[in-house]
Amino acid sequence: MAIVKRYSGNPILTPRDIPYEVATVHNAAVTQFDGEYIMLFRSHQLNGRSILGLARSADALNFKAENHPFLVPAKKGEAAVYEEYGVEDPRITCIDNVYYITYSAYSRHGVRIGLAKTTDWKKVERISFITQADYRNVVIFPEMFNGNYIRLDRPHSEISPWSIWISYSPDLIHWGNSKLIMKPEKYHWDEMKIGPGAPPINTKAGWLHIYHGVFPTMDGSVYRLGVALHDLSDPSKIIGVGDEWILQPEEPYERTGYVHNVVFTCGAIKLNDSVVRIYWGAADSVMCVGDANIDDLVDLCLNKSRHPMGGT
Ligand code: BMA
Repeated sequence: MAIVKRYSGNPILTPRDIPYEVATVHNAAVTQFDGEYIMLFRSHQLNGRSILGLARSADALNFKAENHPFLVPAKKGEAAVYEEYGVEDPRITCIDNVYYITYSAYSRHGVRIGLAKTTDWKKVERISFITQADYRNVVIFPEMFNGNYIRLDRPHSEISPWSIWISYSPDLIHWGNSKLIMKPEKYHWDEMKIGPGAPPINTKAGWLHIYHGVFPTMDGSVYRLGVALHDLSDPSKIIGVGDEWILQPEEPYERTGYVHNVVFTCGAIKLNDSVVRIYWGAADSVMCVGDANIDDLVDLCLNKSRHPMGGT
């Protein structure tokens, strides 16, 4: 039995649904605002560089894109320097009614993470860049812990496989006390690299973190999703990591597209105490959605687990 049940109407958003010209619609963050669902999606433009667009939905399944992009590379100031090659893969975290957006900012200087905020999903304000190069996949927890914000991040690494770290901040801008908490496992579906996916979801058993893992093959890399469970009061403690993936490219729109064999998440929503709705970009081309039972994900982390640091 598939642990993530795909929605029968997949894909739910494609380039044809976007009122301006784009080549792809993928890797979207999703949140709830004012009685509706907001999807902030990445699109390649026809020059191969990415922008972020916004779509709205009443039911978390049928999304309608706005007429204009939401966040495009800045034209002036410091942001223009670091967003020259595009903005990608957003994540959204809501804390005290402020929606914080982390996104990858690409430029000739590498990739770093930008932090922006909005309170109305009409205006967006850049706050700061919160990493140097080369970082991707920064997800912020939706609450504070003893006066600190906490994020999971993924620095670039060539010495050891790309891994997941945790960092702390009193103000969302200055981050430190970084610590490695989770590594790929050798000869395993995530052996090449792992990265934070959706901002963690609060459950009775712990914080559920849906992440991506990559396996190299003769036919290129395969991107899949997995799940880890973090301690509720100290997320640096990982209670368990599911040994098996929870989603892999299987449907035609996941297996072929702009980049083949990719499922990649930037957002999930807790629909109620028992169901989490996961959104994923398929083949870097279209957006898809599916539901999983929280108990099944927790059970995988607790009862079919592998060591968080690999090497079992
Ligand atoms: C990663 C990122 C993602 C992308 C994935 C598959 O390195 O660039 O944005 O979805 O590759 O192409």
